Amino acid sequence: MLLSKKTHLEQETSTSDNSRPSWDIFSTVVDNYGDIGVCWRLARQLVAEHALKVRLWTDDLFSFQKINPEIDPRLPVQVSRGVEIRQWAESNIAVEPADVVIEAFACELPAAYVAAMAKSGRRHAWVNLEYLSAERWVDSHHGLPSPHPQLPLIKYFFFPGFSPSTGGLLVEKNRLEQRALFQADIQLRTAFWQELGIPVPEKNEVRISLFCYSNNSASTLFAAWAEAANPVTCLVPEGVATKQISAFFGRPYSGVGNLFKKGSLIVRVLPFLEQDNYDKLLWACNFNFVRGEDSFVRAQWAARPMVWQIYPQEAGAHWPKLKAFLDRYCADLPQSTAAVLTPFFEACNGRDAGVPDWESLWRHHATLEKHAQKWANRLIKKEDLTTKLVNFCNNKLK
Ligand code: TRH
Repeated sequence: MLLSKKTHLEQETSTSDNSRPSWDIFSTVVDNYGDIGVCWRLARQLVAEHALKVRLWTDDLFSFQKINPEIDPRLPVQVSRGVEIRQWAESNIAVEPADVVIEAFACELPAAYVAAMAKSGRRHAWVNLEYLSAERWVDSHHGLPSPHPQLPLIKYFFFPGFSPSTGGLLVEKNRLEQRALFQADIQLRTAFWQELGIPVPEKNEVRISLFCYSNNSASTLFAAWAEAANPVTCLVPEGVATKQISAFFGRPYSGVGNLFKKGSLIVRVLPFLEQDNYDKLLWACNFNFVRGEDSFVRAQWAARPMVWQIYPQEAGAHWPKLKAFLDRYCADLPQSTAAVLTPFFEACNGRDAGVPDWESLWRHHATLEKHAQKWANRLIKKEDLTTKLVNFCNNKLK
């Protein structure tokens, strides 16, 4: 097994173009899947659209495997989708540093690797890829340098964001066209549901994906959906809202394949999907509840109404970030819709013991749907994060 993967690795990496800069992306899994999720999308796009040679280092291949089933967590080195995947371990790190070095989310590079960069005698573009924020201060912080206190190296801060003076958002070429095709084609959607082993939606059914942190608002939502006039199917990835599901339906939760019914509501527990299939799930649902960073961005590209649960931070540091996004997202919404959407977002984030009012929100569904499409079409006009990052790093290598 190990041998065959190595042969595959040698074949894939030997075809890369040596005149282009090489890239190392370092990612630690703090908790959850967002850090590796973002890095995996970035790495794939660098290879597929920019023909770059990319190594992706991660300290948690098990989490990675959840969103990319090709990963074998026992292998220190393997290749997936043209990206060389390396387990971030002491024994594995003695390599020639790449030309471009991405330290994702301030994960802190191994000291030996940094020393090797300083000694290499070559120029390196060293970038800290930051978390996404819609806040205004990001505009003036994007691209700032941070010279190393001892070594002749400079690290730069690269901030994803919503305005043109930031690093932009991750999105693959033609992604929106693929999405539009999928959403317009009943056969593609039917095949997708069949692949997941889920019946196609009934007439008038509302299909909702729910990816959230542990949260009491889920129980309120289940109660509202159980009482809804239309059938509601809620698709929940395994391990999410488990307590709320078993408490609301009054029976134990055992995982993937579980099906719970009450009134108009059916909850189905799905396995974690491969990342591109998760995107399709967002495209296929009428409404998406998302969280963190990467699913939040993907829900925007899905152009469907969505609610975001932000990653909670100490001392409420996440509230200004939530507000900053809502200010942008609601700017072009009719006042009456914004006045319902804002408290709904806040309640789903557990603010001030608020309760999400689904019935009121659903009355604005048509407006929210149009808005989601406009929002995605407006965002896509800006340059994508990967292209901006490639240009930024190429400039630093000159
Ligand atoms: O998992 P998250 O809560 O990740 C969070 C955030 O990134 C947060 O900012 C960070 O500080 C914290 O991790 C450590 O939510 P997020 O960002 O949406 O990442 C989930 C990833 O998992 C995303 O890439 C989509 C992917 N995914 C699948 O591929 N298949 C699935 O079935 C699901 C539910 C998710």
